[in-house]
Amino acid sequence: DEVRVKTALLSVSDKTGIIELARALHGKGVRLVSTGGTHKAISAAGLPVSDVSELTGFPEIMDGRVKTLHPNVHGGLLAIRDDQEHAAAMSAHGIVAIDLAVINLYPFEEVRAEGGDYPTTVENIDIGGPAMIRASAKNHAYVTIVTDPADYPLLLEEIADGATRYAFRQKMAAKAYARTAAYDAAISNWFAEVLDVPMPRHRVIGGVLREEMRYGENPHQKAGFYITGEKRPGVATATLLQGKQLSYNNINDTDAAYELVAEFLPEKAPACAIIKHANPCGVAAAATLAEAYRRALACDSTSAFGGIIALNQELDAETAEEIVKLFTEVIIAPSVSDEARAIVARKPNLRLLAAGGLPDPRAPGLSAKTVAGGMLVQTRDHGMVEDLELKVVTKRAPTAQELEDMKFAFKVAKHVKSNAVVYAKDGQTAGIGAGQMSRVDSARIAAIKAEEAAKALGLAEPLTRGSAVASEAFLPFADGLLSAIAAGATAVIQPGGSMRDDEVIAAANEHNVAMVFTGMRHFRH
Ligand code: 93A
Repeated sequence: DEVRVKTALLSVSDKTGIIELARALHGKGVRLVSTGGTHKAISAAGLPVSDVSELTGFPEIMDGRVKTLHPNVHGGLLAIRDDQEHAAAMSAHGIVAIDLAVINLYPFEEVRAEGGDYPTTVENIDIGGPAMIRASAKNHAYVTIVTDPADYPLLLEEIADGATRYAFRQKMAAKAYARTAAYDAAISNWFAEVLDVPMPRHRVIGGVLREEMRYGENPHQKAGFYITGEKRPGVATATLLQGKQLSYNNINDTDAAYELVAEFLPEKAPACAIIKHANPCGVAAAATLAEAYRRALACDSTSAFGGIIALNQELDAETAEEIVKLFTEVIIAPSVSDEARAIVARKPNLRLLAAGGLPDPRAPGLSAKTVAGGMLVQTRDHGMVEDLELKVVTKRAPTAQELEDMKFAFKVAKHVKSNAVVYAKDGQTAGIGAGQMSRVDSARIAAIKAEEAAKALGLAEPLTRGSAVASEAFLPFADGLLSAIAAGATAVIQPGGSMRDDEVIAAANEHNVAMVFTGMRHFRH
């Protein structure tokens, strides 16, 4: 299964490490053939290399659109070396066997991510490169294909004796097809975006492995973190300033935390969200970031232990001092001041992430999850309460403060697993009920949480007294409302649209409660 490498074709857009590789191959007596730019780079380094046009007897034409798309190249890559007929065709047409192909593609993904204009993006669709990669990979019985500069050391190790072995070629072929598949996925997703076809006939979600985690949601599950290239500030693109590698659950929770806190515009007020098991256990907006943190923590300081903290503005020293008092897993913020960084450094295990910015909650995007034999894909829930026409359905209209609290509660409820019931007062959550099969239970749990918080804080009464309550989906019966009223809520925000809306409205009127309908629900499972 050993194949001696006599001729190598090098054609790379990313020229990282190519000279060193070319030099090492040349040292092994390998004949080098290259395309325009790669040829220029290698010969500038003083290495002998022939141009692919010498192989084809045909010049590069059409601005390089046609340079390697020629039978002499593809014949050299695809020929079955020990097939008589193939060998005869090779000698009849002067085709030289190519044993090694080192190819990486036009940077389509980068150009797309950087928001290149339409013609530039199209021009960066590589045709010849993927064709050669796929041809080489198909013929891995004889040909070695390398598509990633990170694999050059591996290649050099393999061909130390001047040959490659089958197992290596097979492994590299598998990588090669994953590369071209991801490349075409990026192209097709770009078209879907440009043409505004969110659900195309074929959907490939491509990504590059950023890191393999030690395990998944549980220690017996394997896991990897794949970067899709979407330029959305968040856990995938953030810089880890300190702390251990993030676990699978850390990444999931950090994402939930940051997406939630980003709903609170930093120019309006500093805000903080604390997440446990992908659900918020406290959210607050206040005059200062430290105050927002203290208030978010006050909602459920027991659950916040070992939680994930997300901030909508730069982490400052005062807030950092508060945060390090408690055991926290992760902090994510758009940026971190030098002082704050020094304070967090006292807890070396605490993971600190600087995201560089906040994601736009209104930006389009997709979310996906797998089911047995399939995949569910949907557009991101980018509905925002500020954009909705709120309809007052009760005799009493909400006060200005109630309205603020309602919107705050509804915003948080969007990020709570259904059934979600959220009480809020004065820009902070008073109680959160998450993930119950019955909405009444969620309302009760939220009220119990609020009572516990009041006890912990030494308050005379829970913050739910005089609060606004949000339900992320309609209240199907009056019972959920009554339970919220019992907890002290005076204002209710919910989508509306139940068959029994009249009953629910009547119950609200009976207790002089103000209620608004949003007309939009925010299920989250
Ligand atoms: O424009 S292409 O689709 N047509 C081709 O025939 C072709 N052959 C190689 N692009 C083609 N390539 C790509 O050119 C390679 O995949 C590589 O990314 C790049 C290397 O070009 P250069 O050596 O001129 O920098």
